[in-house]
Amino acid sequence: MNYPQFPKDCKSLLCKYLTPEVFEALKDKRTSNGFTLEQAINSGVQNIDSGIGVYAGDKESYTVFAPLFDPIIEEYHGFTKEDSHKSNLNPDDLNAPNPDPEGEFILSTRIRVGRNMDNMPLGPAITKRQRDEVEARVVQGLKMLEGELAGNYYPLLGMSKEVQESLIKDHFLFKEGDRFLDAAGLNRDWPAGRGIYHNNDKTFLVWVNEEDQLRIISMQQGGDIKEVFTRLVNAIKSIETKVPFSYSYHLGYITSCPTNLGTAMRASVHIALPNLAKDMDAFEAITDKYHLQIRGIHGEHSESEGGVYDISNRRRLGITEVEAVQDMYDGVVALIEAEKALR
Ligand code: ADP
Ligand code: DAR
Repeated sequence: MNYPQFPKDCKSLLCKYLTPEVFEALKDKRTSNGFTLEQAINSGVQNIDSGIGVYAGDKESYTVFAPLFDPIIEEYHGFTKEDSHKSNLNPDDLNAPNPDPEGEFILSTRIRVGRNMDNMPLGPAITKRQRDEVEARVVQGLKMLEGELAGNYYPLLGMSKEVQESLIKDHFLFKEGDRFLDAAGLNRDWPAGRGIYHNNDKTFLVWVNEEDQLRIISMQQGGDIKEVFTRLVNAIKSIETKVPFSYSYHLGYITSCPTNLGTAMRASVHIALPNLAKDMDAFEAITDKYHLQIRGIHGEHSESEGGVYDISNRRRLGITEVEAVQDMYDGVVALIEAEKALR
């Protein structure tokens, strides 16, 4: 493998931190799953518009390729190799009365965590047999859930295009893997081993074998963020008694993309801010202040529609789950105040 020739305008953290020295030190290394540097960086090499550009093939990647992952993690999360992650999944510690009880602004709330099975490679390095085993193990655990979490699993293999497209349009199902995931090796054998579990109300869902092996999701209409978080915590605690999660004291919950490490949590609202949308400088001043990320309403790499935005916490590692949701909540309160002032 030769040192990749990045274009001058490449802005990814991969371009910034894969120096010739780091490349020489890592180019012949591989993890016990045979995962190589070339595989770890392929997404950022093929997609020079990446923000990050690297994916881990297993938990070991974060150690074997630490000279590349550590500075990327430090810059993205403000988290050094001496830091250790702390978790807090207690909804009582969240100060979040519904910020929009009249339903004037918030259309819906969704909080998700990524999880991967312990002692299994991550998506970029997993074999088809292993991925099918993950699907079987996870689904076996999900089918034991009771009460509000009881539901059914729907494999993507054999799902009609109409059902699939309807679930995606209604924001329940993941899109077919994008070019970033494709170049990371996360779409191999698609759609085998992938699927979605959900309860009847579609307020509790689990994606199986998309970017991570589990995406555990709680969502509902309106702005009762605390109720959504409480349902998610109950689900996480129920599932982890059946499926062992990959975790480290340093990095928290292990995920394929380093941006999701730690809590692996993204807490979001779909919120109508038509007036703020006319003044993106003011809008982004608030989202920067509260460590928020702005996405379009069909997920990552999509656009807003009709002044509705997906607003979520940007920080995931080095803060607890309660702090991640509090980040989003406090920012949403500030955005609503600013929107009201512009009326
Ligand atoms: P992730 O949150 O898993 O990183 P995306 O950002 O791609 O993934 O979003 C996945 C899906 O979840 C998309 O269809 C998106 O529209 C939907 N979604 C995200 N946040 C909300 C929300 N607050 N309300 C309704 N749907 C949401
Ligand atoms: N394409 C990757 C995405 C990074 C964060 N989003 C994830 N993991 N879905 C990039 O480097 O831009």
